[in-house]
Parts: sequence; structure tokens; C-alpha cells
Amino acid sequence: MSPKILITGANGQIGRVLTEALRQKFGRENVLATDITKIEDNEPFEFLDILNSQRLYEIVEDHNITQIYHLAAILSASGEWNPLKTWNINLNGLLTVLELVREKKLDKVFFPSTIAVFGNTTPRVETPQDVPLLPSTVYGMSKSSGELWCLYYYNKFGVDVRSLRYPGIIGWQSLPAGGTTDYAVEIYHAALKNKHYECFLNADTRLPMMYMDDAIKATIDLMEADGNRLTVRYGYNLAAMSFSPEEIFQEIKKHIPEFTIDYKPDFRENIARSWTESIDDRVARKDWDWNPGFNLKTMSEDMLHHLKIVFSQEK
Ligand code: AKB
Repeated sequence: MSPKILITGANGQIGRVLTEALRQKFGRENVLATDITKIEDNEPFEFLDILNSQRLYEIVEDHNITQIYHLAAILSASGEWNPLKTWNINLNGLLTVLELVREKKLDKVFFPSTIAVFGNTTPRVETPQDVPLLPSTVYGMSKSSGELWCLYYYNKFGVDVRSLRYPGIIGWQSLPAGGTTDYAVEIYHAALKNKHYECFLNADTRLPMMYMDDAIKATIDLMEADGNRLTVRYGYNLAAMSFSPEEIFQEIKKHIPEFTIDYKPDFRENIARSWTESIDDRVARKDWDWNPGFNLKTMSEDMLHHLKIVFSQEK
């Protein structure tokens, strides 16, 4: 029998693509999108503010939900403008979901963690799975505490919680909002539209990144994996590629030779510097056969191909 899935934050950068992918796999009627705003053609859909626990309980009962992908969160850069609100949404939102999954005995829950859990005491290169976590942003603090809560609910109550530490995610389907890795999506739009990009990070600030297709594959594969094989119930390290703004710029320039760039780092540079450069994801590879499909070259070809189509349809 098909699971009945609820996605929170379904209109976000990952949520939109994940909702579509899950609908392809399990059938549209089995995947309920929820968010605080609505976009067109996203049925079935329910409005949901993740802090409204009563509404969440009602929706889960009304739709006979069996699994939750809990994506609703405020990201690293916007989180710094309103730390207490970010903590409230990110941490209390998660606790509401975990408590509901426990009480209603739902089958599974997915929690997106992030490379933002790492901090200045974390080894920066090929960061291992288990390392000191002293995150510098409230977003990172909320996700690192969230990982601990996931582990607690798994150990104490047997809640089947699964989690990934996403790197920066790059996709053509939508522009991200409020993250530090957003530049790596914006740069493709700017290359095609203006032939110039002003980058808010320094030229050499390397970060772990991943193409959207791989992020969606990783998420669904982890959720579908045999639970007995999983040894990590907080956040799995997950890697595909690492690059700096200058490296992605040079890659795009191979396709658009007239493309130019300026570097004007802002507060997001400090956030990026507090994260790591590259990730050791051997545990994910061993436990549930994780293997990424895209590198910087193949991702750039695919991004530019799709964005050209999208922009030509806008004209
Ligand atoms: C952000 O930049 O805040 C996110 C993330 C790495 O979690 N993309």
C-alpha cells in the first residue's frame, strides 16, 4: 500500500521539487503539500503554519498521513536577521512534528539537517561523520540541536527518523531564499540574463554543493532504505562536489565566454568560512548505497540547458 505523505515547507527550494518527485513515485493523491503560502498547480495542498500544532494534528488525521517530510525552516542568512523567530520555527516546529509522529505512531519522518551544523572547531577538509559541532549561526544551532532531538526520539521512543546534512543545493526549478549557498544558483541566472554577477562571497571560499537531482535522490533513497541498515539517526554526511565562486564562474564561462564577475563579500562570507570545504560521506555510501550522479561540469551543462528553456518561455 502506498504511504500517505505530508510535506511541510513544500513551496521552498527543495520542497517544490521533492513534492513533484514523490508524486511521480507514489501518486499525486498520496502526497499532500503544506506551506504558509500557496503556489499554483500544487494540489493536494493545505495551508499550514508549522507552529500551529492543532492544525497539523487535524491535517494528519483528515488525510490519514503515515509519513512526514519536515522541510519548513528559516535558512542561515535570513536566520541572522531574526534569531529568536528562527529558533522558534526551526526547533519548536521540529519538536511539534516529532511529538506528533510519536503520538500518532506514524511510520517515518524526514528531517533535513545541513553543513551549517559544522563550526570553527570542525575539521574543514573531508569532514568526518562524527565531529565537534559548534555552529556559528542560529540556523546551524537549531539544526544541530534538531539532530540531537531526532536521535533522542529514535532511541527513547523508537520513532523512525531519518536525516541528511544537505550541502548547498543547486537547481533550476526555483531560486532559493535566505541561504549562504544561494549564490551558486543566482550565478547561473545572472550569467544567462545579465552576463554579469556580483558575488557576496570571496572568490576562493569553497563549500560543499550538490545538484538538486542528487539531493532528491538521496532524500527518497534514505527514506526508502531498509531501516535495519541505518547506523545514523541524526544527520548523515552527504557529498557530491565542492567548489569556490571562482571555480563555478570559470565553468560557466566555458559556455558563456562574455560572462564577468565581481566579488563584494558581505556578512555571508563569515558564515561560509565557519562551515567546511568538503565532506566525507562514506557512512551514507555504506549504509544505504549513496552515490551522487552530478559533478560541477555535468551540473552546469544541465542547469544552463534547463534555464535557457525556462527563460525562453518567459519571453
Ligand atoms: C544555507 O545556505 O543556509 C543552506 C544550507 C547550506 O543549509 N543552503
